[in-house]
Amino acid sequence: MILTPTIALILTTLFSAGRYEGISLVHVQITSPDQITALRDGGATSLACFDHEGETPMLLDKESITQLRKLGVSYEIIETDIEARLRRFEDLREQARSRGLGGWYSDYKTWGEVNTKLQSIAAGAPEITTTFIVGQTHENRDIHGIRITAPGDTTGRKQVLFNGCQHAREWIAVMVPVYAAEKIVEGWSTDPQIQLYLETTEVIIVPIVNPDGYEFTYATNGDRFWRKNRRNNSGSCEGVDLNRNWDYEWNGGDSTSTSTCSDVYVGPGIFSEPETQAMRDLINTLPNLVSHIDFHSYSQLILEPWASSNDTPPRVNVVKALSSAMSDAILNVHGETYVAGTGGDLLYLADGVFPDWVTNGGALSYTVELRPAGSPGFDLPPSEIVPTCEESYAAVKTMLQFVNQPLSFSFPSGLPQFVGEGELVAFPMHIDSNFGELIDANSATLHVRFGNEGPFAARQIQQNVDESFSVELPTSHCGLDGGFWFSVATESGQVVRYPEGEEVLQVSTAATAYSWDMNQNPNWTMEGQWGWGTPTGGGGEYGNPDPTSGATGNNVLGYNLGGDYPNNLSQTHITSESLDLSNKTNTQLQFKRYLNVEQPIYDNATISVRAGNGPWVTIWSNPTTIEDNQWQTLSYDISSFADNNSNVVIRWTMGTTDSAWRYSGWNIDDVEILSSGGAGVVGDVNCDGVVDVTDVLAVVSVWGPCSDHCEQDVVPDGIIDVLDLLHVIGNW
Ligand code: 0X9
Ligand code: ZN
Repeated sequence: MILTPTIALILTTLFSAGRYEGISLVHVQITSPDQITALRDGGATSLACFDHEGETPMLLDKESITQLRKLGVSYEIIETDIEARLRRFEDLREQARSRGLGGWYSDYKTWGEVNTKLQSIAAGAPEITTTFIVGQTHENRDIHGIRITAPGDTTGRKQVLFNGCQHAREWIAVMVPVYAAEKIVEGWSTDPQIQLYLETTEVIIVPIVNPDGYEFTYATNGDRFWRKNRRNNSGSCEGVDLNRNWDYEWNGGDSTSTSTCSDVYVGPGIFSEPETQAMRDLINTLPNLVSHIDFHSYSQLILEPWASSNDTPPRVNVVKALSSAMSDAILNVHGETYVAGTGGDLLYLADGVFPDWVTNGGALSYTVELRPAGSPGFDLPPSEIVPTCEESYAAVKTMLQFVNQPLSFSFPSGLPQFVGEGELVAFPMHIDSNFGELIDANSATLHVRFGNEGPFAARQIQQNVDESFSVELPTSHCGLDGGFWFSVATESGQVVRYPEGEEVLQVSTAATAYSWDMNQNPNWTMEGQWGWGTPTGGGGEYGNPDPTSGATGNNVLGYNLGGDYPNNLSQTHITSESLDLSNKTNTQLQFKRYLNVEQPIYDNATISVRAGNGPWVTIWSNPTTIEDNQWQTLSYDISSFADNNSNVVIRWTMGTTDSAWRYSGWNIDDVEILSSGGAGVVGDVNCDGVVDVTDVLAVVSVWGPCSDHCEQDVVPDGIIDVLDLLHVIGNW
């Protein structure tokens, strides 16, 4: 369905007088890209961070809503009075100011206030700061910046750029770079890490790239939800989307428009805007720019390049190592999740954006979408300014750390949660050179121990022909949990450790509480077309057909082993037997999945757990359309419901489904319930609960090299020797 030009005409007249009087927040169900384009070209304000199909929050007047109804577009009115919402937000700001918690960061600040703040930050530490003017805007405002680096000769230092507020309404994206500037300057006298980074790195911060637009969001006759700059387009609509004006795939058609009324108007030409020109010219004076963050809001995402395509960016492993390190750092501060990935993976593509231009110039460049994850949106309550700044500063610091580190580690299939008793856990690792330094591949080492004390055994890690490394975590025994870390050296001899500092990665000893390989029918309760047997490769009206066998063996549990699930299906379950998980901790559900299902506004696939007589708790539901074309192993942490419970039941559900588009649905194999094996005793080779002479004898009896399955190898370095003996005796 395509919106006709009529709707565009009506929307053009929006928001003239009493801007948000009579305007509602409406969740519109967008089913084609043309619809959102038509709405945007008509001047409608989308409150989504992203153009995408599915539910999109938009600000619409009554006439436009009527028009939507006539066109058969589904929508839901969420809030009818946006003026009232904005008044409530202003009340929150006033309260926050009067409480004053967080000092300068207790409330959002205007362009003028931000400039004054930058000056005072600089004045507090003149030996390491310079403020400067990046350029001027259409309305002749100055774009202000600050440079921070240790005194002395700065030539050859790495340069890192942070900026905020290409988009006017994204107020939090102004506070975050100011906070970063203040913290880095403060760190020069209090934080040894920052002192180190500033010796090698010049940090450049521009909090407000779009001062005209930003001031317009504060102005009495302005617009709180203004996004673009304030170019006079000589017509009814002002502004260019600065984040569509850059010279990389400019006007390429992904989230772009040539209509001046659109919120994603690309401008009359590449770099047509003084603001993007100023930033471009600044960057052209930074010969050693190594990395960059363009702060936006909202959605809590770390978007990697490219924005404009699904192509793999240069140094993809390095790009991903840094984004996942930043995401971890953020999570550690207040427990907030910022998902790392590409725009294409996470939602949609966008052309002519700032980070793509920087990436094309050779630096590592990211869009960070700040809080909130969803609601309320751009009007993030002032009480969240400080926590958002704190977590973002962790990302900033991670970036500074990263650019000062020659190598990075990444784990394409993740890190293991469990080590089996008597088995090696193998997983791949990549070590990449961040800035071209060579790696001494022979120095790659795994350091591992079981139990919480004693030495780590060093084990060399094998490099494969494709230059990845194969890590093998040795077996544990007697239920001891393990810890491990990695080290590797550059050819020039600098040793890099993963994870940072003293941190140690943890693994529990897996005990398999239950497992079903599905070669036999587990005889669970099956409704509708749930069945056990060999899938036939049928179905696939949409998505992929079913597989033709299990992940292991022939048989699986599946919804309609012969083809697709039907339309208009109600929730239909397969329910496991009751599981006794008394005395089990750290319980995980693991299984192999081959699933095809349409996105959840239409069709649903879920997994839920019930403990005792409690409610069913959904632990997973399809977040998007899923089109598996191979088996994959998935693990879900069910410890918070299942641990220590004697009656736990798990079920997989197919449905509900809507009236069109059938997919092949669930196929499930190799279901396992894993839990921690429990506390063992270090040095207790024979697992009898005490360290005594029998353990010493056990070690002495198999003296010599032993590469795997050796419970006598107490310090698991692959050789049974005096180290092991000493460790046993030491734990007598
Ligand atoms: O659309 C944008 O410009 C950014 N989102 S926002 O809501 N803050 O406007 C995202 C730019 C990067 N986009 C992708 N990587 N797709
Ligand atoms: Zn933005």
